Amino acid sequence: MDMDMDNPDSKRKAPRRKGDDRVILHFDLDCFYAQCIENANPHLKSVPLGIKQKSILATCNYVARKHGVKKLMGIQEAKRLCPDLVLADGEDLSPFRDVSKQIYSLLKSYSWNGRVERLGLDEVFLDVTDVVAYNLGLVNHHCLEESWFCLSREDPERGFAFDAREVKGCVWPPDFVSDRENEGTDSLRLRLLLGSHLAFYLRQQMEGLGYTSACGISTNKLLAKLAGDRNKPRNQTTLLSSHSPVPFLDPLPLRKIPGIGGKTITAMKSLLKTDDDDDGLTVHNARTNPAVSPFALERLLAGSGGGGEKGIGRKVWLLLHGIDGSEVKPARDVPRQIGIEDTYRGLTQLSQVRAGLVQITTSLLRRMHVDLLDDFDAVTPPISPAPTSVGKGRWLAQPKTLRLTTRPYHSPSEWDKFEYNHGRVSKSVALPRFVFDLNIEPESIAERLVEGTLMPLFHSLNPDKSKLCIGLLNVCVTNMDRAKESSRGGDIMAAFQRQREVEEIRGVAFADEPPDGEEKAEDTSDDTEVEWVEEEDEQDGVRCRLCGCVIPVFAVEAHGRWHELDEGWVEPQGG
Ligand code: DCP
Ligand code: MG
Ligand code: MG
Repeated sequence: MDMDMDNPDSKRKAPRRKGDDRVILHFDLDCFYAQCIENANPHLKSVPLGIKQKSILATCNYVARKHGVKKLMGIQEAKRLCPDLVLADGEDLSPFRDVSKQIYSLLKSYSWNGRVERLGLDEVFLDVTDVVAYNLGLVNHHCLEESWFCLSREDPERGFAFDAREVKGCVWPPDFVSDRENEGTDSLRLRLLLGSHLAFYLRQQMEGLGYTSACGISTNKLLAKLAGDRNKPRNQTTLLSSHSPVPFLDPLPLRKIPGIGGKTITAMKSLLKTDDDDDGLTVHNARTNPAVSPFALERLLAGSGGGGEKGIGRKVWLLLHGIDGSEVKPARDVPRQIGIEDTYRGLTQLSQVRAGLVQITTSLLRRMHVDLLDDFDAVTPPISPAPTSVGKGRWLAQPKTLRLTTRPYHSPSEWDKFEYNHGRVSKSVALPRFVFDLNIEPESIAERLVEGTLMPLFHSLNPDKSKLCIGLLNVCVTNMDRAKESSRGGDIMAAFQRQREVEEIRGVAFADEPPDGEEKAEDTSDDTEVEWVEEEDEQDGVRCRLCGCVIPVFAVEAHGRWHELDEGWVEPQGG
């Protein structure tokens, strides 16, 4: 292991680059909610459109952006800048989730290694190292302009023609000059070039479903995500820095670096003794300041001082240098858990709690239909609104446990005093079987579940009715029971494929952050201790004593959380 972190004297040593034998694509759909609404109402494509959640715009289309309207802007301000702005309601996330699943399924169908990871609703990472390596072997260096990209090892005719002389789309640095004569056949440039053509092809497939996107192509997740941000919308950028990504990262505001959050920035400002606003503080400022080292960052951010997890200093230090060894997580056919939550300004009446629970539970049931029924894709065209009727299909998995979590309301003036999870309490029970009855409307099931199960749970979590002031309700289903392959009538190859996916998931854990906009669920009942052993021969990771996996350094904290939390997908309700 690199011992930088433990030795303050070695602080200026350049960190070792890792993982640059990979080709990673990061897709981010353009103005996602707006595109969903536009596809359902094509006449809105040419007008400035804002998607409203409570008093702000969750997003707006690019016609509105030309008028200066921005994401997360207040409605009043947006209307002032663009009086013709058309507003559409974005409180119900179901249609966006459905499209998100369609896009994810499409991209997943092109993956060979199953490493396809969602981030929030509109972003997907793909590790295409294997597809690119295969195609590298097919490149005819004497006739690059008439190349063929093969999408299937079994069927050589499945693929597309492309010109391998040039990278597709934008490149960074823009003035990159390749020394093709000397680069050899297995050059980083050629692999990224192949990745760029695959990215373009996949973006075209998404456009076939009605959705434009931006894509970044690079050697790790961090760089791919940041590269894609360079040229938006409907474009792609390949980061061709074959030497160092530092010049690419240096001018960026620190807050743009995924994995460096508000707390880290505040702490960093104190270390740098700067009053720069968040936009003024760049990666360069932080990286080159003599006070910044892995050791100093660890002292600042980890343990009792910073409240961060062990290793955070080194992680941040490596991110500043563009190094991110975290893996693209393998795709799952079903999530580990599904949860929906909403926040309130203090519910004081039981009738309000009941109404909140019915609303959340109805959304949760719809979500279960999307994520857990096997032919949901087939019954829902990509751009239609969410089905409000009864679901169809067979259950791929049925959760066995229902969990309710509540938290008291804290006014904004108190936020500094409390951790996000402060005051959360949870209780779990067996999930009643009637929720899987596809002949009953989700609304009716929700009413029954709230009355018979969730309200009693609520009472046992909050026995003192006189002090009721609820700030958060979260309903979650977990403990998935997978359907037996034979009873699902799937063909034998599909069964093997699913089994392989399951084994991959069991064998390897790559959790880092929960996806954007998705909260990690707190499990107050089970605190698993995770111990990490650093092994001399494990250059790129540490071995977890619980499951024996070697985990990349970046994923260590997250892997711990994964054991602790039985990682899953919990999404906040709209707004
Ligand atoms: N979203 C939200 N609240 C946030 C951030 C995002 O509701 N704080 C929603 C609205 C967006 C969607 O998530 O449509 C995707 O987020 P992006 O940041 O990718 O924004 P867009 O896709 O809308 O725009 P862009 O073209 O910049 O990617
Ligand atoms: Mg987007
Ligand atoms: Mg996004």
